[in-house]
Amino acid sequence: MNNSGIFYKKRATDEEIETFKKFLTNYQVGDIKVADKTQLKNQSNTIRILVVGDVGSGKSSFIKTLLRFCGNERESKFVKTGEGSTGASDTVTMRHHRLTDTATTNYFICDTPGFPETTLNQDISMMTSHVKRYVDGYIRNGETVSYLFSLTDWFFGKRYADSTMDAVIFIARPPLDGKYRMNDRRLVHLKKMRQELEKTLGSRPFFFVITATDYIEMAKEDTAQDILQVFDGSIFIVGKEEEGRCMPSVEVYTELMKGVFGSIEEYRLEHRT
Ligand SMILES: Nc1nc2c(ncn2[C@@H]2O[C@H](COP(=O)(O)OP(=O)(O)OP(=O)(O)O)[C@@H](O)[C@H]2O)c(=O)[nH]1
Ligand SMILES: [Mg+2]
Repeated sequence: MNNSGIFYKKRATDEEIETFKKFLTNYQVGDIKVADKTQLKNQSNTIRILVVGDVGSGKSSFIKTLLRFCGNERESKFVKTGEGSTGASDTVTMRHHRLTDTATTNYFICDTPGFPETTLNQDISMMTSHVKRYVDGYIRNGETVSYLFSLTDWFFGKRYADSTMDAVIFIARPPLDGKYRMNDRRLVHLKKMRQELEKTLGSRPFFFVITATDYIEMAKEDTAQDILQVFDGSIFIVGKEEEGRCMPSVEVYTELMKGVFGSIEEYRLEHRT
């Protein structure tokens, strides 16, 4: 994916939003990658996309903006975002949001509480196990989530067909400190997190997204370049609209969602669930 538009400054126009909305309303699973839809091993018309990330990374803000760009202002208003970092997650329950404002489509973006801050390897693999738990349908819409939950209890849990996830988006903030210098500890943490998630998820569609790109623009040129390079192949977005700074771009959001849908289609050519 090309990152030339990452320091985007314009506010989204109504036309751009209308175009994205139209795409979503007309979209059917298979449209992007599949010539003959009977080839799909999983022909469900429902898509659930899981959004995970560390506490306060910007998951809810990304979802709020995405829903607005999908033309679903009403649902967007529902999404609560954080006021600042208190260490605890502002989102405490699993929440499925339908992308479109009518029930003619079944595409959902699913918000989760943030992972508690950690740098321990052991904790990272613990968090990725929780992601697997989400993907496999152990956590239902509206359910309160605790990452303190012991994973051994997992095996006594129940899987729900209406709660499995088709793709995973990990949302990360750029690894910068208060002065917009590289924060090496955060950098290492994110690299490990990405590696560990790739390992856990296998062929399941997985997208590593750096949000709050407006912070990268505040960093020195070489620091900014380092981040763009380390996370090459990731998607860079902005979750919050703030006049005068980089703004969320409908084009980037559309490209991301088309990428997600396309990967899900490819996955469904090979997998039944
Ligand atoms: N500058 C800037 N701030 C952002 C951006 N996205 C989110 N924020 C801010 O970051 C803080 C946390 O955002 P949330 O969207 O609540 O983060 P979250 O990942 O949902 O947090 P939890 O649910 O608590 O884990 C809020 O103060 C947001 O306004 C962004 O793109 N740019
Ligand atoms: Mg949140």
